[in-house]
Amino acid sequence: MPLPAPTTDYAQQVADLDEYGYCIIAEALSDKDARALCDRISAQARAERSRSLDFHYPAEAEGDDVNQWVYQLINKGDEFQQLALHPGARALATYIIGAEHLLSSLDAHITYPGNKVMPLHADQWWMPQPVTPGTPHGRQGDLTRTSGPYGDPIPATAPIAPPLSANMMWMANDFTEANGATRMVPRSHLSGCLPDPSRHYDAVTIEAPAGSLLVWEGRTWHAAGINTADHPRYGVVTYYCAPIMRGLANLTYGARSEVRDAMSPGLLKLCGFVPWNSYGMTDDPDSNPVRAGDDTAGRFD
Ligand SMILES: O=C(O)CCC(=O)C(=O)O
Repeated sequence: MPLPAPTTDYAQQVADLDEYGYCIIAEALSDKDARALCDRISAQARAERSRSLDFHYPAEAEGDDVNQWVYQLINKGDEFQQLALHPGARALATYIIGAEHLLSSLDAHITYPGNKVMPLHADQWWMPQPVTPGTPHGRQGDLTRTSGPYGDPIPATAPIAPPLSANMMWMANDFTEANGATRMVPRSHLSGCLPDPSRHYDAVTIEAPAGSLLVWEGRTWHAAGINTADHPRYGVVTYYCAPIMRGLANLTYGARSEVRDAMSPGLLKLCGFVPWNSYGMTDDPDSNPVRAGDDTAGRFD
């Protein structure tokens, strides 16, 4: 099978996910919507920089303060919320994780010329390894981003863990090799291990036009590329996780109150305001949505 290319065919998208660990939805946004998204990210990023509210994720590459993350887009406009709710994205989150899934984070990642290389990683680095019955098991709470296990991006011969997260990159302008398009290691999702930071691995650069949506599952090795162009690369990352998990962003605490109050039932559920089999409740396991702590019973004497 040739490597995944942008496609509108759902059957091809899931076949690519199964085989390579990623796929590309073609024309997920119209040209007009992609342009509007690009303008919006750029305006928000500029405003955050001018107020010294901008973020540069240092774990990405030591000393790299070039790329900018615009975090918690849930609070920053309906156009961003609509990306998280997009039916094509949700269909693939459902395929990877299941019908019940949560938004884990919603952020923009802007790669600027002069950035440094982001190390390859898998988003679910926190997943304990399956073990043979009777042998010692890893402890999830002891895992760190550098716990490994490291290895080669080839299919494992022993059981591996399933994907518990799905990540998606909305391309607001054209993603090219030159402007730091996301890089993927095909089939690494079947390896059951993580990329060794001290080794080189071959990765493919996902070049696709503005409006495309790159989708990968939590086990696939990937990273942003180096921007050697004369313009930024604008992307929005919609990250989903299994309903039992803690999200990357704390959306229930972090959503601004006016944003939370305006959320549709579907968005409230996606952001974790509705318990899943009692998990995530604040008092009533069946509440929909949950009541804030101040609205629940406190101590009575
Ligand atoms: O910005 C990119 O191209 C990759 C982002 C990424 O690695 C991530 O969100 O885990």
